[in-house]
Amino acid sequence: GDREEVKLLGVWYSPYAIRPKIALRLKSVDYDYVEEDLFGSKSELLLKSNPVHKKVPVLLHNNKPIVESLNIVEYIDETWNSSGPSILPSHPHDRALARFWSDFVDNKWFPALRVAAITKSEDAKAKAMEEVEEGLLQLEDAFVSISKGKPFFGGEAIGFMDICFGSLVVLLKAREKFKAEKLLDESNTPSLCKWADRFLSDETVKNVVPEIDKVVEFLQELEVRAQSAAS
Ligand code: GSH
Repeated sequence: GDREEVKLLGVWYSPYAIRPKIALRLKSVDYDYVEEDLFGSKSELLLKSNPVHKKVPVLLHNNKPIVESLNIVEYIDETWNSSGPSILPSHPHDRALARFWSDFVDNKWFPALRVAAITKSEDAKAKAMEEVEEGLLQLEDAFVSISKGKPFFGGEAIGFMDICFGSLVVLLKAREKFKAEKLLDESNTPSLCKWADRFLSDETVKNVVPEIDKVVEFLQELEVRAQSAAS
């Protein structure tokens, strides 16, 4: 048949870019990876492929761009449906749950963590951290109910919600180390703690996610940049 051309535009530290990397690996799809420079200038290909948001990741399949990380993961699941495990659950209700919780993670929980990380106001920070912690408790309950005693949100193997939330756990762990604060706490979220370790030590994941220490260094650099920009 036709030779498939698969290209991924990303940056190594982006949790969003980790998502298609995990999905492509699960499906054993070979691809070219292009590292963008978001601090310098974005490539023409990125600007042309994602003119609305101008963000990574972008997947180019036979030159046709697909954007938004979770949308890309779904596309990969549907396009390479016969190779590798299914990423979204097969039952419509399970699929709906996976989509609901991944939307919660991206549009409610992570934005709160972002506010907590960047706001200068102590009040706003405290309020955002409360939201982050409450969200983690809700995710703990979601995990217990969705995984039904199995190792992952996706059951026996990594699925859609594991990819969505797990990619952000890399950043969460780095932040814990950087700020010496505990976010995933054994006593409040015991199942999520175990899930996170299981996720990070999974063979597929280990091969595509950056080392936590490298992300910690990156967060330090970001802080230095932010401070020199502010002064
Ligand atoms: N909702 C998007 C997704 O899921 O793909 C978020 C992607 C995103 O925020 N990407 C960041 C980016 O490309 C890198 S972590 N930022 C460049 C910019 O904002 O100009």
